Amino acid sequence: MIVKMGQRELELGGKYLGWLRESNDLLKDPAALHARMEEDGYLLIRGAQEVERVQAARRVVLENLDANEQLDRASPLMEGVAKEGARGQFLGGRKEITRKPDFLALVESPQIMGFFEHFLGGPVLTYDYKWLRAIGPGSNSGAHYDIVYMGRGTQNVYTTWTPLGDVPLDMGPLVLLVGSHRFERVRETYGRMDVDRDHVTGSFSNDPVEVMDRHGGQWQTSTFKAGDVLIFGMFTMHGSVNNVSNRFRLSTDTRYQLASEPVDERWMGEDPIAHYAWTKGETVPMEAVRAKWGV
Ligand SMILES: O=C(O)CCC(=O)C(=O)O
Repeated sequence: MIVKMGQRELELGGKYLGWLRESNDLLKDPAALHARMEEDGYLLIRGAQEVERVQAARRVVLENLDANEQLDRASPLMEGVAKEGARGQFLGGRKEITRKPDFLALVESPQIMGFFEHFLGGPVLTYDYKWLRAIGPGSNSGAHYDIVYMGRGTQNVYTTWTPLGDVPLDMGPLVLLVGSHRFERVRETYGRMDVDRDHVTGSFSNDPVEVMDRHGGQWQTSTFKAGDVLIFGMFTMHGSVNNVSNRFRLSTDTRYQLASEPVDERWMGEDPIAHYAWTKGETVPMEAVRAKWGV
């Protein structure tokens, strides 16, 4: 089977694109989870969240898209079929959605907070800002490390990518470059960027083949069911497969860390500051800084 990431066609099961592995068998053993995170740079946990909570959060997002006339209402609301010509939207920080009780009940559920307490071995917090994406037909996300967007606190902060509904391959699931957390030179250069301080574009590349040929690792993805989560560290490069369906691919990515460690204040509080300088004014293209670093 061929899937696309940006302009590239990749054969699933070929050299450039494989399958993520599940870590449900390690759930009772935090040391084993850490060893797996160390080895792979991610944990794929099936059924980590209750399906009802996922569906309730999905409904909140779709009701908003519907109120903004983004949905084709010839299909049921919960199908999330995009209206002809509707574009994807980044809905991160949109409090009318992300502060709704049904949304918060998912991303701050006892299941996910409990997982991180068990994994990190103490009281944890989650950033108040919630990233939320409605990836439209034809779109995908470019390859990046999260550290460039949220690196002002501890580096032991974890992203949890939660699909808001089933995400088969044609809806554009997340894809990780497995091994990228060990790319020393990329960590030392790109991984030290801060998009607000350095006025750089953010994504490392839109070409998955170029990154792999140059640095190694392997891109890996999966199909997802409502309730599954993908957890990874700040230096795991990721992007997404193109959404080639006629539906919005809805997902949220939220952050968790030990409450005792320093936090990136841009993402905390009733009205998080969020990105205050990124893409404002002159912005250096990532290709230019990569050429300078030779990565
Ligand atoms: O959902 C996506 O396409 C991108 C998500 C992402 O960048 C993240 O989880 O950090």
